[in-house]
Amino acid sequence: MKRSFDLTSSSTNTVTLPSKRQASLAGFLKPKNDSTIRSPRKVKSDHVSGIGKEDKPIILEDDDEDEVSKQEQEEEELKSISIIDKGKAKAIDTKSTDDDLVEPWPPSGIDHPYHKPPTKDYNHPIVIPPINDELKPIHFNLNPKVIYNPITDLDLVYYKNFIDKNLSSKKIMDFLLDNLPWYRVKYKVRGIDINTPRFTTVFGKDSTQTPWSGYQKCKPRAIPEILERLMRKVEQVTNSQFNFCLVNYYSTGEDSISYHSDSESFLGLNPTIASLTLGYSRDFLLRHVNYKNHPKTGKSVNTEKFNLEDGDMILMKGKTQHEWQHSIPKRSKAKGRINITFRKGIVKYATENYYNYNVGKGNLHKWNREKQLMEEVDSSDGGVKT
Ligand SMILES: O=C(O)CCC(=O)C(=O)O
Repeated sequence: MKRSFDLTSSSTNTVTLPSKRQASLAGFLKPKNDSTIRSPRKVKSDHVSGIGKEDKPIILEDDDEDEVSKQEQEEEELKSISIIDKGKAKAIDTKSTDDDLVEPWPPSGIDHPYHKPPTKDYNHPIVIPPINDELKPIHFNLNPKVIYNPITDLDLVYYKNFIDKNLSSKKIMDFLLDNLPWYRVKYKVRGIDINTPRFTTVFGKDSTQTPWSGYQKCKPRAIPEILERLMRKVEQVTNSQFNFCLVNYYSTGEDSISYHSDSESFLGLNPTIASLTLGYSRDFLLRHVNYKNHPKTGKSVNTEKFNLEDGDMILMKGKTQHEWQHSIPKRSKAKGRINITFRKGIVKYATENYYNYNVGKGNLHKWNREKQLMEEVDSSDGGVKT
């Protein structure tokens, strides 16, 4: 018997997969083809574009030694895959709020990687207000789509409209823009000046027992309540745990992030990273590290494009960070977008690194709602120490 699957990231026509389970996990969702995707070209600085060819369906050979019926086989597969996939399969009520978050948090008696800061506003350089009634409750939609390719190791879960775009996303975006301290970090790499082409900020601390006051190179900041509640909801629905929250603000289409992997050793092996979008949609590209010639197939691997919209969440897991790079390329017409990522840092250096590259040594910026722009504020309080 032959079955046809749409694997998301290979130009191979016929493949033999290690197991049927893996085969049928693949192709739950194929991102739309990008007619604007161009031929391969060298990547320079932050001006990055997609590379790829048309996706082709992959024909999988079923080995007939197995007598199990298709339905039984699918049930078996669902048992052995994650809770998320089971949730999708049952298609239960997809609406949710943050009202069902369990107290206390982090849960007592469990070794959670986020250790409570001494105070809720610990090391905040400006007042970040607690969540207000207008933001309550936060409305979510839980519609996970599994995107798994056992050949290229792309391992994602895509939640469209995770933060409800009609009920919650705009209020949260406005709150974060108005109240977070923002930075435009500058640093040197081998003598070359780098200007980060977006606004950034970071909260949280690694999972080591180092006390909050025990950092020489930075002053880790408590995760503000609104971000903490988002993080807790993401933990609940993805069955993951986090201790860092990084936030990017792309003010125009000129702001971007170039191809990179978040495969830093301070996140451990196969890190799970949840990435949320608020505001204007942006293209999110994923390119295999060996896109020209995949070692398993000897063929090129298509670049994947997702148009991440207001409220969407993409969970990157498994080997994705080791085998793939991702980017937000410049787009001339784009407007303001916030990206929030939740991660788990496991060594002290995670804290030093994240504050160095997302807070840095410069002055902070505050959003001027009237003028609709960021303004530099004369204070580097709380930044990375020299
Ligand atoms: O803005 C995004 O969606 C991606 C952000 C990202 O790649 C990062 O912060 O490492």
